[in-house]
Amino acid sequence: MLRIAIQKSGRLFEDSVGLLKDAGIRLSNNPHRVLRAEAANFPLEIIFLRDDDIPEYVEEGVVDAGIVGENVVLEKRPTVSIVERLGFGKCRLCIAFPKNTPFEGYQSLQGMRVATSYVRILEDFLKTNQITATVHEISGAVEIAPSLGLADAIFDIVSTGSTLLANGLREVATVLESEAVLIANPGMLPEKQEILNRLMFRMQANRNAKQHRYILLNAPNDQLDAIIRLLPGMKSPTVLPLAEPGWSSLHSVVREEIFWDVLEQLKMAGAQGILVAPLERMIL
Ligand code: PRT
Ligand code: ZN
Repeated sequence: MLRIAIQKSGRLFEDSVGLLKDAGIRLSNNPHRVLRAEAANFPLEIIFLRDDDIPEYVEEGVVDAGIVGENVVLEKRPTVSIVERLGFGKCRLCIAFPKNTPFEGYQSLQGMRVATSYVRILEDFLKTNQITATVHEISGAVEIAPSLGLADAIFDIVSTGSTLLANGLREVATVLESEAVLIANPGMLPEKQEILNRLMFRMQANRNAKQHRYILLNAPNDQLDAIIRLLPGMKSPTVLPLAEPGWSSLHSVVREEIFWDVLEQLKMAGAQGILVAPLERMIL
């Protein structure tokens, strides 16, 4: 049985549960009400914790793995391995100034009082840039520190930036980009590692599917070479003859981020009747 910790409630909860569900894992209890749940169809126990506690629980082996913001891992620096970046919970750790305080590069921070919950990351940043500033540790609502006269600037998590704006602050520098990560205890038993590998295989199949589209089209045979070059697919595309002589049907996959560009080029190369469909799972 593998034990995994996820956030009990908060910004990472829905996506973490969704990730397990998409991996075909059915939870036996209602995850909104319990502190632990066992999967009905996979050797997995889920423990619901505050995100701040997850790195330490994984480090100590109380749980084998966990899903937490990379920002928390980089601040707490537990001895754990980051085994997968999960693509949700995206945010950035930024320096923000009151809107009327001038910013002329990092040196503007010199001598300032900076409020943050991320003391270690901030101190490293200040050291790297040879800035002397006073760091004030605050555990929450960092954004109000400047207006209370407690600090001259802040260092905090930003996603849309609307909280900064509402507090009369503006983002002046991004120090770190973060997203949710899967962390694991590096010393876990081989049988647990085996279960984690199975879980990661499923997550990978889902992510690959999301990053690709299935594409189906008709092409005149004399254009097939050009079209195949545009659609290399996983190994190579499938080509089948159409009932109409001189024409073929071609099946392939295409990466989501280049999909629209490829579509235009396919049309120009003579492809017709192009169909595009989402994929459910994809194993490379
Ligand atoms: O109760 P628990 O301790 O588990 O939760 P928490 O309150 O400490 O954490 P939570 O749920 O707020 O965030 C969990 C993780 O989500 C963080 O560690 C980040 O990795 C990630 N994340 C993504 C964020 C944000 N986006 C975010 N916007 N964490 C916090 N915020 C804050 C931000 O600091 C600001 O105060 O949300 C506010 C709104 O942000 P804007 O920029 O959209 O206005
Ligand atoms: Zn927290």
